[in-house]
Amino acid sequence: MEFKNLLVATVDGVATLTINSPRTLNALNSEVLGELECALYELNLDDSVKAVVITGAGEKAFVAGADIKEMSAMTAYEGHQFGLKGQRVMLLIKKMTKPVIAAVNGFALGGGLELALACDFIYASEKAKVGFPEVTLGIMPGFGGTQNLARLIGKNKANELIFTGKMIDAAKALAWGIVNEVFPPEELLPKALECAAAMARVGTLGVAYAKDAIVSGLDMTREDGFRYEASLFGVLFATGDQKEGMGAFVEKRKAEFKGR
Ligand code: CO8
Repeated sequence: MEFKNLLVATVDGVATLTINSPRTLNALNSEVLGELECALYELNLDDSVKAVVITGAGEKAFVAGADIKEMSAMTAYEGHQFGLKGQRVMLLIKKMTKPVIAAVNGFALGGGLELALACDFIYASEKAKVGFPEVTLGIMPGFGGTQNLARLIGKNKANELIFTGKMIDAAKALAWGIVNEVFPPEELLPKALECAAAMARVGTLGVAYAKDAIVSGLDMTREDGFRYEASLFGVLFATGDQKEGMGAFVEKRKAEFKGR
């Protein structure tokens, strides 16, 4: 499928999804959010895609936020609908059965940081700057940022970032645990693709079920999470991937996973 604001390319099981409106620093308007929902839905259904990297076009930004010009004229009803539309994209990423890396190449602000936080983890360029400037606009994060950031780095650091609206650089984002690793700008995408390829090579069902256990478990008590993990673990023993992975180890050969 062709998109106006996105580039999607798949090589060896790894899809790169680039938000491609660099003139507005890849800001998320209703059209971009609609396209993101379609593209992610398709990538999730495509068995040839084993892992996804999301990044932004241009040198300056991953995504500089939701589109302020579009939001400035919204009614309360439209604001609510816009928030729900963005949240659908973020929840879709969490429910995808494949791992999704955010490669944050520049500004990731507001809805842009929310998009990155919805991904399974974040790699960042040394030039990255992240923050939640919403309060400086008289609003608050609305695409899941209050929930995802507080769960990721704890309430106090999340409070500081969200209540001040300040931006922090890549080094601080690394120290605070928002991003997993920081790279020189030219190395960011190759490193993200290399990591995605490593995840694409292993048993995709194992990755999919582990993602489900982690994402779902974060909203459960520890005991329920343990119980859910055990159920998924058991189900894997009914799959070809488990037979192949363990069989290959015993027979001292390379496993050929089929994802079923
Ligand atoms: N929305 C719309 N346009 C934007 C945005 C944005 N978020 N960010 C940048 N742009 C546009 C600029 O308007 C400018 O366009 P033009 O040339 O037509 O004026 C172009 O991109 C380039 O931007 P700048 O000239 O400003 O570039 P600078 O390098 O000077 O500054 C900054 C870069 C610091 C990133 C600056 O552009 C900026 O502060 N942008 C806004 C950042 C921001 O506040 N983001 C949060 C938005 S609110 C949000 O994301 C809410 C999410 C939840 C919504 C839930 C709804 C219910």
